[in-house]
Amino acid sequence: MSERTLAIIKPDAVKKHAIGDIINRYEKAGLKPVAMKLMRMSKPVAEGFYAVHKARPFFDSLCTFMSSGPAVVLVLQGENAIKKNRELMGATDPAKADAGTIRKAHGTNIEFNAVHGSDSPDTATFEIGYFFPGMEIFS
Ligand code: IDP
Ligand code: MG
Repeated sequence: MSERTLAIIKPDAVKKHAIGDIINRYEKAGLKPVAMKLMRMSKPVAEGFYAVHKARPFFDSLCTFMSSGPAVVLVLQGENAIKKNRELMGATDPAKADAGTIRKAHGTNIEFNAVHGSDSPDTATFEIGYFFPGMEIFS
């Protein structure tokens, strides 16, 4: 089933000049960008995006990181896009990520881990709507 997921190339990966490599991986895996922008989130925007994590000890640090510089925010579309993107990303902690994954290649540690990907259809719907109005998404 073709579906959509929200991906973010986080500020650490943008600083490391990994935008091109990461988008190449999406396209080669059949995940087509249908919306995309380069943006620096304000801290409140990062806090709203990660609201589900607000009780976690790393929440403030995570939101400071996510608002520290420009990030690429994309909507990817393809067969099983949510699961496929999670597979491309690898484990949250790059040290535990499989060889060949984005986080293995570009992540630094469990916080600065290069990319975000929605983890379920409900999350994807919320996250896509958080950054993109429908008229900015191509089909
Ligand atoms: P995910 O990005 O693999 O879905 P989540 O558990 O949803 O992982 O966490 C969201 C983000 O919060 C992670 O991508 C990472 O940047 C950060 N994070 C997760 N766990 C930790 C931690 O234990 N310490 C610091 N940052 C963390
Ligand atoms: Mg998550």
